[in-house]
Amino acid sequence: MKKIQSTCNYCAIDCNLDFYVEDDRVIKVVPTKGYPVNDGFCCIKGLSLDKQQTTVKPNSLPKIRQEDGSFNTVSWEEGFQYVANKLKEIQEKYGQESVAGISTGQLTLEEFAVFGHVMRNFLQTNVDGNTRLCMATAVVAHKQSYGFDAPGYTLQDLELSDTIIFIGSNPVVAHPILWGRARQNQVPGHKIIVIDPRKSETAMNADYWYGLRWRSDLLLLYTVANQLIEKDYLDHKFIREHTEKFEEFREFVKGYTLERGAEGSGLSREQILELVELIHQGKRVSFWWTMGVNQGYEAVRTAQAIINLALMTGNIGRPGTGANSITGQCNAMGSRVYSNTAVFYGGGDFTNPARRERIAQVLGVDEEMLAKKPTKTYNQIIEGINAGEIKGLWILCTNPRHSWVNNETFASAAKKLELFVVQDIYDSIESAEDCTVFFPVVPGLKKEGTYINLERRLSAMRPVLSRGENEISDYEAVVGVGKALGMGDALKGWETPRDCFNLMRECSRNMPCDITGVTWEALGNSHGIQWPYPEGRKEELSGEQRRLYEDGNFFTPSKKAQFVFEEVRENPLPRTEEFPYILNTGRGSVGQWHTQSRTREVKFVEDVSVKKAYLYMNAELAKENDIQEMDDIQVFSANGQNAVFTVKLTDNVGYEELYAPIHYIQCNKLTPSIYDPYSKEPSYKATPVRFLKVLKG
Ligand SMILES: Nc1nc2c(c(=O)[nH]1)N[C@H]1C(S)=C(S)[C@@H](COP(=O)(O)OP(=O)(O)OC[C@H]3O[C@@H](n4cnc5c(=O)[nH]c(N)nc54)[C@H](O)[C@@H]3O)O[C@H]1N2
Ligand SMILES: Nc1nc2c(c(=O)[nH]1)N[C@H]1C(S)=C(S)[C@@H](COP(=O)(O)OP(=O)(O)OC[C@H]3O[C@@H](n4cnc5c(=O)[nH]c(N)nc54)[C@H](O)[C@@H]3O)O[C@H]1N2
Ligand code: SF4
Ligand SMILES: [Mo]
Repeated sequence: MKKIQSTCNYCAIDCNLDFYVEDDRVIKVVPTKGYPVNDGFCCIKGLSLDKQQTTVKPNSLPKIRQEDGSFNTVSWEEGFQYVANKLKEIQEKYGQESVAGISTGQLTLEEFAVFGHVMRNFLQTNVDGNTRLCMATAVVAHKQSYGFDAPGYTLQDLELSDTIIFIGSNPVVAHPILWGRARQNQVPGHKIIVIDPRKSETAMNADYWYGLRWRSDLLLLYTVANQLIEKDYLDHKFIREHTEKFEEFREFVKGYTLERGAEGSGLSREQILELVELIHQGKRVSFWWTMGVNQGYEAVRTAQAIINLALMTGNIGRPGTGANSITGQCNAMGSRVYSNTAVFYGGGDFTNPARRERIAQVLGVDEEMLAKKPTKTYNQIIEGINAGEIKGLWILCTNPRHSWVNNETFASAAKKLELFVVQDIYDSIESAEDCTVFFPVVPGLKKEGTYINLERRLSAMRPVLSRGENEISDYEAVVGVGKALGMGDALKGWETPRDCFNLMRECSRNMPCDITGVTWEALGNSHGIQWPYPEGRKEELSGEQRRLYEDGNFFTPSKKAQFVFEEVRENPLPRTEEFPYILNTGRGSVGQWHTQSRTREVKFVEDVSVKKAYLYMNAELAKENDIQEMDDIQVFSANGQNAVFTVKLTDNVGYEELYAPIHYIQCNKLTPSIYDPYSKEPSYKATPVRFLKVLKG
């Protein structure tokens, strides 16, 4: 029996797992003991990675749609040539930016890097990722506040903190290993605090729950900041030495009185004051935020309001502290710096002459070939298709027909495309329904590459099973199209994922995320390596838990962190008499992953999962509307759409709120096309709706 250590490719924890293999079959999966992230534990999704049919599906060839609507199976070479010809033909006919791609945070670093090379560099067009739906807000917040997209924490901070505050974050369901780490905290008297309008599974297990009104976080956080200032609960030394614009911030938050905060957030003054005291009393306060913050119409400023609290109280860069953004997908962190979409490989702007020169040199191409500007954003790509400006789309490892906000806009876009390539491990996903080309690729258990987890830790994916006839990886599919496009020498040095990794290492040299000291070989069977890890500093960086900002230096030109703030905005889509309730959305259960393409195949998850779209309703609201558990309701959204959901009753969502898990396509039929102005991340979590009971029979 062989033992192969690899990385779980679901969530951003990146647990390492030991796969025991005999005769090319996985006999057992054991979470890697001693691995600093998950040390011998993992969740049901990681444990069932081997239970997907796709892992043993042989003979996978591409399919091309014929005029009569049926599919023709072709060889890979024909598939590559067909896509390459179509991409060129469309560009010639409609212009360079008439083709686009949508990438992901769930592939290996090398896979989206090569996709970025083919699409963004060679074809000079746009590729955004599903990370736009997820982490874009944190990215912009970090860049503006810290000078680089660099979350500074290490997971051990959960064990060292005496005051852990989760904001819009439900790790009991979404990041169980992270929650486990918080539970391992041995600091006497430590407290766990949750800020979430819903009494989430995490809130139920916390010491304090602040059930604020939806989308009132920014108001609450400014109110808390103002109270901390009024009471002089500040770290003056840290503010003076390591931050800028505090005086302006002090003036600004004066308008956020306790009264105003209480009225807008729905919390009592006592509750707000209690929260202020908790922050003040903590010696090591850590703030952790996820999608309840990132997915909103003033999300970047909300994330920065959390950062501001950490800065003004000196809770950053020390063990057990930080304003810590929790990432979602297994390689969201990799896509942020290595996908060539919003920034160059290794970070830096596309217009920065020094970066252009360096990247061109590493890749051995002319500077002219490099992408010249950040990509068009996801919403611009979908809008561009619907406006008839974009005619070709290639998506990989994401299922936007289901997950995109206001998803009927994706359905209409898909029908307008002349070329729609879907590259996935399943041809049954909703997004493949209207595709013109389907590229079937192998899943994670059959490929190799590099992942970066939420605490900046690189880890290795290594092939656990061998490939069947015609089975190819995402990397090979992208290179195949690149060759068919005639990229020639521009693909020199990109032959294998290992080659690509070496290019990316070089691109990162002297950047904050420098990984020049990491080698492909050293990553295998390792404890992972956190960035930065520059060449020649092995001794100094030997620690297995490293955090950034310990010296109080940030990545801005002045090395000081910035207080960034702005008045709270009017909700662009407020409740009305017609739409008096708010639809909140998020993860449903530990076993279910997003659009369920993968977890649906895990029998013991599927057996206990609800098959139809459902939502949670407050029991009192249900009673008033004569609705019982498992009744169906038709929900009408302010976006003009409606859908049917089965009702589950609960006291954990407020009277005016409904909560729908995202694992059903109906959920995003109802979400509106509203985005944060800076990050363009969709506002997924607060849609005004009304409902009617569906009469039986
Ligand atoms: N089992 C499972 N785990 C997953 C995933 C999965 O699909 N399934 N997906 C992964 C991914 S990609 C991601 S991004 C993460 C997401 O991880 P989380 O962000 O933790 O999960 P969500 O359920 O989307 O949202 C978290 C909470 O935000 C709350 N919220 C809604 N509106 C507001 C508000 O106005 N203010 C505040 N403070 N809170 C609000 C919701 O009630 C919810 O409890 O999970 C990852 N882990
Ligand atoms: N209403 C609402 N909507 C949301 C959210 C929310 O909180 N509320 N959350 C948003 C967030 S945070 C996220 S991250 C998105 C996620 O949205 P998506 O990325 O669309 O969801 P997934 O189901 O993870 O899609 C991944 C796809 O990749 C395929 N796949 C798996 N492995 C491989 C592989 O190795 N290669 C290839 N090519 N394909 C593979 C899977 O079969 C699946 O089709 O959803 C967003 N949508
Ligand atoms: S889904 Fe996340 S927590 Fe679960 S095993 Fe995979 S990496 Fe670990
Ligand atoms: Mo996500």
